[in-house]
Amino acid sequence: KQAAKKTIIKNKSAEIVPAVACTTKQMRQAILDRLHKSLATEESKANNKAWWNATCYAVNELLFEKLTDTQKSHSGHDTRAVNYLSLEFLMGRLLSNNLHNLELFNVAQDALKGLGKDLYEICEEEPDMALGNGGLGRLAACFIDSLATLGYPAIGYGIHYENGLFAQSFQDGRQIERPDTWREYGNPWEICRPESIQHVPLYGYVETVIDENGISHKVWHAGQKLKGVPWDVPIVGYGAKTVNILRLWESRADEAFDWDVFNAGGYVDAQVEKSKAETISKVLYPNDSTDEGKELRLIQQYFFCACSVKDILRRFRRAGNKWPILAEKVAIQLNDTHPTIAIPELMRILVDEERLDWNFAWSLCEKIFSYTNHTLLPEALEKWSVALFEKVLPRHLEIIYEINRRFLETVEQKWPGDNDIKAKLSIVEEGSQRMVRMANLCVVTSHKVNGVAAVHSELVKTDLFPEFDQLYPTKLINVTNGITPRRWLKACNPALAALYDETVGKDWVVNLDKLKDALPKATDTVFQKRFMEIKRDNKVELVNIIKDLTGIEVSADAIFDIQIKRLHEYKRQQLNLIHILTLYRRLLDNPDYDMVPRVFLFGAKAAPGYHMAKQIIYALNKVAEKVNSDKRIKGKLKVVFLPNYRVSLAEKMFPAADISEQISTAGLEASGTGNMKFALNGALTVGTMDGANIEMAEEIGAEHMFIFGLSVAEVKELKTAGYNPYDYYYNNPELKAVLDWLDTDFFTPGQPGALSDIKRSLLEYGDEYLCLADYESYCKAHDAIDTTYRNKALWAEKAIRNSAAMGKFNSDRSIEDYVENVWHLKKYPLA
Ligand code: Z57
Repeated sequence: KQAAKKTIIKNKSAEIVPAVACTTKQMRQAILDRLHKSLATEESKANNKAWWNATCYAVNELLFEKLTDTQKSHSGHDTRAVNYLSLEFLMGRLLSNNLHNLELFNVAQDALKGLGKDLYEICEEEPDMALGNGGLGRLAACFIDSLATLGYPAIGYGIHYENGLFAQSFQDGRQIERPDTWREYGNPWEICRPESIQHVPLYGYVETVIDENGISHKVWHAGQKLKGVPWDVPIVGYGAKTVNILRLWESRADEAFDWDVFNAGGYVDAQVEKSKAETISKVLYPNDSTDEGKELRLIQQYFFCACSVKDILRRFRRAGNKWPILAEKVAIQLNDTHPTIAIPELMRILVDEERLDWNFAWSLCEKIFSYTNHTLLPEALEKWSVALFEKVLPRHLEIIYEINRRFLETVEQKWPGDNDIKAKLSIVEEGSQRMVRMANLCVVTSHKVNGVAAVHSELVKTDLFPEFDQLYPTKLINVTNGITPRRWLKACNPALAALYDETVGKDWVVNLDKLKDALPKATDTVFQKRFMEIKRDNKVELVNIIKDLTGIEVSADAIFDIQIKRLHEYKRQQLNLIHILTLYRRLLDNPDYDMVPRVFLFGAKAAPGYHMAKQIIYALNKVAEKVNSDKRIKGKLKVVFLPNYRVSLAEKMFPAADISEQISTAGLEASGTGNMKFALNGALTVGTMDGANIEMAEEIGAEHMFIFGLSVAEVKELKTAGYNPYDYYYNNPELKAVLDWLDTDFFTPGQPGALSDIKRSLLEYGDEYLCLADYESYCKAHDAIDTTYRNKALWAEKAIRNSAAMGKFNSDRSIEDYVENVWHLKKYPLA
């Protein structure tokens, strides 16, 4: 609780023209009114949760008017809009963010202070809206913030999961998953819109019908029907000139469907079937970058795509528009392949229901859809079995076959008689289990396909889809990811934000390039001192949080070295682990080993079914136990794994970091976005030349980062030549010693071998992610970190250079790239 308290940052000029007119007095009255009139409680009885609710309702009163104004403006101008389809929106908390974007944070802070309450403490009451796994879901959240800030008409479409990403705790060092219950006591930010309910068919069979003109068409007779109930979350742009919506679909049983007849068993069985319908939107699949291939997941995808496509067409028809201009009004962005089924669904509606000519319908789809690829990992590329498709979506399978038949004709024209290329590019993969390749369907249909950082987009062209790039030379493009500076600097690091306000002016919030104006100050000792005092204060706050959450005591004088991201072998938390063991061993060998005290911090959830990821969590926790209680090393080393890493915890960690760990095997992290958040908040990166790290090095200067390891080209060379991890193991005694240590019971007394899985994966199983190849170079980078940190002025200079160079990586720039190269939207900000 104490940790939540932040110094009130007074900003004289903040009093000029907030986005929404509201004085401190009015805000205080509005909060009291909501407490009394909406929550039926009074000051003396209200707990912090009630105050939080009352404050949210007060904010809503200011926000809803902007929302309806935006909607009136958009429908009045019959605007072209982008529809951002994503199975994940990792929103985090909204109160602080909404207040900042309304420019009312200080007003609310003062108002609550007058009521004896601390706004930071009140904000802590809000459960995270954790409707996503990691980078992909958080990117969607940053993008809708930027779209609203820039004044573009945009709707985010997703699923209203009852349970978002699981809550994580540790039991004897092992990850335990519990359901996330973000809506248990209601959510003030969402508005139910029963007037916009949609109906979704499933299963059944396809009939060929001959119409009165003798023309045949297909009719899909559903075996079951779902109802989609939309919940709208307002998305406030910075300055509140646009309030867009995030529309999330909840599944219900459809009472229009005759359940009793469908289920001959009668009343009880029909009720059971109905409750099955309600399970569709129950839970978010907790896999990041792996495809599970479950029937329920396919139904989730179809349910939300069908609702969204129908909703898009409803708005289009309501404006009185006719089909030829559909692609002028509608852009649909597919966030990964998860919403691909929207393509055959739109074809089905246009061809089967609207009876449009196939070629015409297809020409519309080609203009409407575009697709973002987020990974090259083969295990993440979605494939659905033809058999499953046939059962759940029989008509969509037929449509996919027809799309594929026509596509293979164009392949034949380009490469006559080449069956190998046909087999490679075909949307349907042949074999004992025939599969539908969703990425191929996306690339064939979309007018633009983008990767998420320069190196990744090149690899999409050269390695993943080389033939598609030859077939469609302008289709594959790059849009480098970005992050919203509203949440990831202004809201989460108010002291640094205030320093920038003072140094470069307040405009940086909507023009992050402005931070460059602080570069000349990178060598100014007064500025350095202020910058590093802020860092130190943020570290002290995190020290308190660490103590609260884990009981572990760490010193704010140590280097805070942080790796926070999903647990995945390609992200190489295990490389970080073996480096920690290396330092620990050096300290045990020589208790006077000269090193700057270091705190290694981790936050990561493992997919519940990912064995090795869970082993790595267990190992880190066991090593932490041992290290943290070892008196011999004189507190020079601490290891802390914070449980339940999520957006709201991230907001406290980025501002307190000295070192950002971005250590994926080169070529495997498509972009990364945490890397940008760290640097923006003044951390130095230890990282490989991978993903957006490469572009960060271009902006910052690689000499101000700790770059190590093999490059993409060197990784390819080594793999082609034949990689043998034992070469490194036998050639580096320090490496051999730490790996052998994992086979003992030193970290797991009485249980030798409990950590051996990790050693085996790095040796016997071939070390797929080349940890051992990069180990020596990684250790040297860490030695350089130690040396550099001893030079306070040099470190401060580099920290400032990192932060001030992040202009390119704001998500407003990403969105402008999409608008220019993919969506072609116009801005409609409110006056
Ligand atoms: C996910 O979070 C990402 C890729 C995926 O294929 C899936 Br599934 C989930 C991540 C990438 O791993 C990051 O490198 C990238 O920054 C992020 O998506 C946003 O593009």
